[in-house]
Amino acid sequence: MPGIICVARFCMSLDILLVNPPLTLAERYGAFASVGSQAPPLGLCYLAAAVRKAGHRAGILDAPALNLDLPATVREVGGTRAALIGITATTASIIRAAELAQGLRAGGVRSPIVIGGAHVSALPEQTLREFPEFDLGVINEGEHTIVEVIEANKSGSSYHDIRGVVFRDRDDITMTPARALIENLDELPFPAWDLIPDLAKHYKPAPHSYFQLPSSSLMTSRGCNGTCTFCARPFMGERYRSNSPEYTLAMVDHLVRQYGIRDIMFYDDNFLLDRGRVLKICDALLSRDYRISWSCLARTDLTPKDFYETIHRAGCWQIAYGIESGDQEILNNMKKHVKIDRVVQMIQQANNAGITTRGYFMIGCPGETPATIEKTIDFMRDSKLKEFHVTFCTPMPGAELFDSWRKWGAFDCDWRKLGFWDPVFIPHGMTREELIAGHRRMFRKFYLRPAVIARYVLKVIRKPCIMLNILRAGWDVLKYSMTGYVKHKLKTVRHG
Ligand code: B12
Repeated sequence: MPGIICVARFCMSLDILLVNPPLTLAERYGAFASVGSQAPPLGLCYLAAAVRKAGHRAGILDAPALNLDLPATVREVGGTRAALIGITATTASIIRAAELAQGLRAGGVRSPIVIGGAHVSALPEQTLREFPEFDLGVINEGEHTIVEVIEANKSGSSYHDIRGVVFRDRDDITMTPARALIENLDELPFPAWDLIPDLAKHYKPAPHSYFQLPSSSLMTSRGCNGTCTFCARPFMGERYRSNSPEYTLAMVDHLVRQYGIRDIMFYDDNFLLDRGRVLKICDALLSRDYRISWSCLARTDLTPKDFYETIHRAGCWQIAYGIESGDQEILNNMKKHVKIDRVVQMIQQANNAGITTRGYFMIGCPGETPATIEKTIDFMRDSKLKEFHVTFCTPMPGAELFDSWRKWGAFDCDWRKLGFWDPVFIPHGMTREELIAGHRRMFRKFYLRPAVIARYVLKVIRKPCIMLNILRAGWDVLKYSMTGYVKHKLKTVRHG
């Protein structure tokens, strides 16, 4: 019973309760809900750890991990009587965060409600205007800011002197000057994993994203100096900052020894950017008395051959690359600064080193046409990628495309739909139906190939424990990608 878990955990009075609002896997992953991931809320864990280090009491309620729906979450949060309630939200979850706040107010909760995360960071004043239930918003990184908010709340002083917040000030909304980014990420305490439900039991990675279980995620850097127009990048800063190899290794040790984790997904925007740092991490991993597998996200920059071989030896089994499109002009339109022919070379280098290559693509990008969709399909089939994923290009608040979409197409800006599973952005000259058909076709063309199916069969033979997950994923892909296709084929046959 989630209720019992929560009441036991929050029996002391809290200075802040940090909440991940309920959002079902179906709301997050659409047709692929059964294979969606349930990741630990690292942002909330970092915040709670910083609050604790400053001598205050923090709790975390991760509603999705505990399978709580909205009424149950309202009850749990209300029952804690925390002095402050902090809710995290991306754009896709901002409405649910507001519904949670409304439910709390309706239930008589009077504690100030603080909203943080990507959405309010991108649209601070608009968020407070649109959702009157939020009293204060924390913009961008929150570790230092939230401690000052707690202290102001305790002492009854004003929020005016706190950098990086937006708040209700009588009838107006006030935004304070921006807070400087945290220069030394090693000064942050490790995420408070002890405040969330058991890592191995309550969280599950997507079937494609782990080599062995239990698996968990880490972020060891913040900020990105890329210019991709679809990415909400400025909120973690445009300058890359990273944890030292020593700090990173200590976090890995902690996850392995304390939580029995055997596989790590590095969620850094570009884990491989600083090769010197990565090589030091690999050296240390090779000298450990345990072996873990790990995977990461990376940009498609060319890398020396022996680099891939070294990271593979140190446990790297998969790299997920943000490729987006097989058409050079589209990559240029999105300011990706990548040459498509180099991407092919890089995929081959990683494949040759024995690393599984996964490509993330988007359909409906600025400048997309039926012809560029075909080009992307040809690219992903010819490029020797081992795994593939495609979502709908979506102008997210905080991304350049959110301001420039009119130049490229039409946009149905409904917060609930901005989860990358709805074609809300339709490039000029295309239709919603064409995008959906193209999306289904891409999955079909990649996965329903004898060589790919044979690879999955081999995978299952080698590791029977993943069979159920692979079957579920396979069924979802089959169902989704064939919808409409069989009907269309029959019609074509009938009409000669
Ligand atoms: C890992 C990740 C995921 C994971 C796990 C998320 C999780 N459970 O934490 C998965 C794969 C599930 C995921 C899913 C999605 N994600 Co995502 N994700 C990320 C990624 C790469 C890292 C997030 C992270 O862990 N950061 C590390 C921690 C320390 O940072 P943080 O969570 O942002 O928290 C800090 C601050 O934001 C702030 N803060 C956050 N919450 C709160 C709350 C309070 C009260 C306070 C005071 C402060 C505060 O303080 C924290 C500490 O500094 C970011 C990109 C990035 N580089 O940040 C994208 C990112 C957050 N995701 C994004 C998107 C779009 C999505 C999806 C909608 C779609 C998709 N296809 O990925 C879904 C929806 C998820 C949802 N529930 O709403 C966008 C959000 C843009 C926007 N305007 O909303 C980002 C920014 C990517 C991008 N650059 O465009 N995501």
